[in-house]
Amino acid sequence: MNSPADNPPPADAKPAAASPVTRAHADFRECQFDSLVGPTHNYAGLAYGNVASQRHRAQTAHPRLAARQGLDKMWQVARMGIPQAVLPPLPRPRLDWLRGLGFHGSDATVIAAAHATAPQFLAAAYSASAMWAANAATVSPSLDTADARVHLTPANLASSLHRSIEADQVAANLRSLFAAPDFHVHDPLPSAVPLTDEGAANHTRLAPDFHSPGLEVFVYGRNALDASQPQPTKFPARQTLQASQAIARRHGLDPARTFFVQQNPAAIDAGVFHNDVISVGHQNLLLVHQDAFVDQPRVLAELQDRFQQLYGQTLNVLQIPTQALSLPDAVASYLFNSQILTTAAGDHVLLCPQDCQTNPAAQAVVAGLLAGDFSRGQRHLAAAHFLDLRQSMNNGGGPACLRLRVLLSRQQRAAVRGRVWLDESLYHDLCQWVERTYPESLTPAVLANPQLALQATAALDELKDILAWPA
Ligand code: SUG
Repeated sequence: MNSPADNPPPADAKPAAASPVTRAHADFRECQFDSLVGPTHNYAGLAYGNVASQRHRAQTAHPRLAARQGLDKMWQVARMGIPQAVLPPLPRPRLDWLRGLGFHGSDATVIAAAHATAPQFLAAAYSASAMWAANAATVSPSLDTADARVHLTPANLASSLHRSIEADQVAANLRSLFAAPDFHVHDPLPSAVPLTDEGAANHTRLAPDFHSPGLEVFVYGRNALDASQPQPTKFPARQTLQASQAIARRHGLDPARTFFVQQNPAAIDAGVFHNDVISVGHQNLLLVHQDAFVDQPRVLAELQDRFQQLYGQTLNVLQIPTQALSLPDAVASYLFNSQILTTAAGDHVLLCPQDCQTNPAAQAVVAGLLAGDFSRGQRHLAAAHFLDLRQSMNNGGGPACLRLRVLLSRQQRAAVRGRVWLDESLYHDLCQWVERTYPESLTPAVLANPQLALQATAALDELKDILAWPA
């Protein structure tokens, strides 16, 4: 494990134990890190418990369009004055992994043999599922951690085969970007059934502003060491309490500011495979469905009390009742997977999937949120913007799934390596790259064609130059 002594800060860095006053002047901003959708984006129906992935199985995907939809979201965020960065797709197909499973010979032979005898493994090796950056890692900003570094734990994603093969590559990428002494990128948790971890999709941070230490709220699906606790009966609970606790320990979080909350098993069985499908927190706002958590009235009261004690301010809980939005409508519309962002002008805005316009119940809830209907007439959201993310949504990934939030000071932002901050020129270069190198359409049957592997590898080789990827 790194320690400040092993890895001294740069000469111009502030001391690790900066006083609250020094920290307050460090210009912390919430940065959005979105993964680019990879060139092998397809619908293989790999995610059990994710109803969209099941429903769109074997349909034709459009990788070029998918990548453009993701890029257009990033550019919209960047144009709001919010720091927006890009993470690269992971190299796919993962032939080294297939070789580890006993397939051998040339690349074409490995692909042909996997296609003939284990097509699900071939589909897993090709999956572009790393596009959902909310599952890349859990992040605790330096304001919250004992050693005043930013801590990142890449998710082991051990609940599903196709996602478990992201962890080591994501860890390597995060180590390349966050190599400075300001950061501590941990190993993923061990890949064991009691320690399954899905990253920031099950983690929310609440604070009155970007400069205060926050409350870190970990939402888990099951207690892996106590079978008497409630559990879903139909679909898997992907995050364990033990994984969340281990992350809080290794990040050096203050127990008085750390909460462990259990997801409602009925919500998981209705298709809420991650907590970010049913709640989203941002600064002093918590938008949450009535059926999100076990013992929800107690949980919300505790969060509100602690927030009031620590900050002398109200935590604004926008709780959406089941009669306004049923669980199936929450899952169909992905309303709670909207991003809440603070604009440069200081307003809170909602970035929603277009499905919130087409689903009548969700549309009414968004209108109600803007009117202050769920907060006794107080308006906490200034505007809602609707995005076409259909390609990602078909696999169960909305706006918030596509981004990892990383709260960084000015100095920490400057320490991120590579050309990853999205500006007009990078947006332009990435759009051209996608146009030039991505397949227009893809069905799972095409995964058997070794040409696709060559095309995907060539695309990622070019990207390294565009992003000035740190070796
Ligand atoms: O893990 N879908 C992803 C969607 C993840 C969404 N992320 C958040 N909620 N943060 C999943 O279920 C589908 C892949 C396929 O079916 O081919 C998939 O993995």
